[in-house]
Amino acid sequence: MKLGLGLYRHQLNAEHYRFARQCGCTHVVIHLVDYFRSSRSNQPGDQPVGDDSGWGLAGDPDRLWTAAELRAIKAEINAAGLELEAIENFDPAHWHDVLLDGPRKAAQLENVKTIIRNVGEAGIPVMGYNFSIAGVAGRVKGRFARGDAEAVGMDGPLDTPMPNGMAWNMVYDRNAAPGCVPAATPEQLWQRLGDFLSAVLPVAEAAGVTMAAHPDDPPLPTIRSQPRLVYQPALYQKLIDLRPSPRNALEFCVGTLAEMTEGDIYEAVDTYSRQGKLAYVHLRNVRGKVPFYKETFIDDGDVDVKRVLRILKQNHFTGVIIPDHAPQLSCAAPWHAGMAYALGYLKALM
Ligand SMILES: [Mn+2]
Repeated sequence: MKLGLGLYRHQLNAEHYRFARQCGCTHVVIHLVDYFRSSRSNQPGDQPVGDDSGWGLAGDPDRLWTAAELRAIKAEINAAGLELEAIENFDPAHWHDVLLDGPRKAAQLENVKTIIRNVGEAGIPVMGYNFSIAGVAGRVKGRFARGDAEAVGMDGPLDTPMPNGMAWNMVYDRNAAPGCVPAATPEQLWQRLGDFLSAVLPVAEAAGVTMAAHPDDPPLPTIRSQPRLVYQPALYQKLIDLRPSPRNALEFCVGTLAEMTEGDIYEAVDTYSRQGKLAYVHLRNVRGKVPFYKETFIDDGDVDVKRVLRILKQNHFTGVIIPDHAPQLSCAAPWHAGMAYALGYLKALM
């Protein structure tokens, strides 16, 4: 097992790479989507949250991430003494109609294939994605964690419909016609995932890139009146079996799985790690289940993190583990201190 740190787009610089090294990380996972662009309610400094208007404006639909820019980022990370394990998430600007089954779907499936080829060409082994219409929406921030530390959680469901021009909790078209995105059925959503995997898996296999699926965060059957894909642990198996391939794998999020109403977190860790399906792991702790749960310090929630690591070790998991989120510590550098605390705890357990 290897220790890693997840970095947002605005954190991709030498200072944050040094910080990762100083915390004992050997790997990083990076976000290239700017979740904080033109948003009133979603501010950098912590994980993205935001209100009904979402995380802000998606990227440039005509600018795909090139192999050259990916190679340059990787070189900088390597120069800092770290490995670049994965890119986390596609930009809604590049694939909204793949999620929505919209008019640009065919062209956007080509976008996604091009990006995967570029990721492979740059020598990055994993591409994480979250196949979700509404995305990570409906969470709130508050002093929920130990010692009144600021953390994220859910305080009841969110089913106000999503406005046109929005996908994956970001705005891809500011000039969209008024009105709301019609609700898909769960069958339609799984059909869309099948179309996506059929298109990208052959490319991923050729490019040597593992596709890693994050479950729905928060894991409710619907958010903003749109169905969700993986909101119970067993649905991960449905995703794997939908298109069997060594490149069809999981961005295995322990916190999200623990928030689900069914199943047992240790059983889920065992089931999927035994199959060798964990591309990489998000490891954090949580108290409660959807739609009322709160993220906690890593040593302080419902999950016995030591037991999780023990199961991973028994099943010979050798991949990267990152704390995907952490409560903010009360000090001059709340995000850094929160991450350092989680990383130190994980490193000691490892
Ligand atoms: Mn996660």
